[in-house]
Amino acid sequence: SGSDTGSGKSGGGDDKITLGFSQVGAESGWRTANTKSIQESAASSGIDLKFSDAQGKQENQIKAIRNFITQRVDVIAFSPVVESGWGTVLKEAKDANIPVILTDRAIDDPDTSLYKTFIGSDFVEEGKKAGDWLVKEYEGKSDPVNIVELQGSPGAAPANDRKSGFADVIKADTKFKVIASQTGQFTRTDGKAVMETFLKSQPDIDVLYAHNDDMGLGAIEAIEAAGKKPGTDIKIITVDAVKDGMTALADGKINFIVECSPLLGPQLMELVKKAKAGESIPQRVLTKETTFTPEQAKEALPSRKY
Ligand code: GYE
Repeated sequence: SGSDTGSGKSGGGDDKITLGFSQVGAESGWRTANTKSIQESAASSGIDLKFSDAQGKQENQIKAIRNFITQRVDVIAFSPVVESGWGTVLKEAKDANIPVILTDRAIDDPDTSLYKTFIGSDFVEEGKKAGDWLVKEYEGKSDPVNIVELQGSPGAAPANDRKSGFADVIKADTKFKVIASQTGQFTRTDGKAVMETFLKSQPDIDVLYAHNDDMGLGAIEAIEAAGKKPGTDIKIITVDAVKDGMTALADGKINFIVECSPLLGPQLMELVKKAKAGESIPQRVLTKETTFTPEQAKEALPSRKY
């Protein structure tokens, strides 16, 4: 053990790179597209992918990472379910000399030597873009704007950051009031259920800010069931821009979507090859993203891949 001859690995002794990847789960359309992107680009790059689904649980991810270490994969990549609590297991990977790549989501550990790089979006920036749209939309008006917020899964980087980026922008004007904010777990089911309770307890909701499309789509069902018109009676901002979200945007049921790209596979495989070869790679690889209005959604939809 500890040798780098590749003995004991699958692939018949050739020098195929083995990548262990621990995914969050299958909570959203974004996640499904992300998994597909990773699986397809591993296959087309000739990388042997060991894929593990954590079903939303950090303990499952820690187990998967330990398995990857035992199997002596060449590189470990994972999308952390939550931000905190990774120090111990990542130290184990480091001691085993297996490079780690954070994919999609960051961790809050100040020791950046625990991973080679972090590839993904800037979620604070996404929250700010959502807030910027709202500020523009209500420019020149002074009446209070009552906002309800559906947060992503508790402790996840995109939930924490999309909340804080948005809050940072809207705090400049006291007319914006977040009157209720709760997790919808990034899922349609919870987005719908929590929106139902918001609608019952809050008689006057002007805006819904949902941390992803799926929760927004669930909320739309709740709003329609309550006899209100999504996009008109209640303005809706979401993040992701998956096909179902873009369709609702084009239909006027969502008013604005901040894009977050799940197509990280090709760039990830490039980083995996470099990490395996011991080449230097940047500490942070940012994804390029835009925003969409209903008109822009109509234009983009026909060529949208996910
Ligand atoms: O926005 C959400 C998914 O980590 C960026 O996770 C990702 C988020 C994405 O469940 O839909």
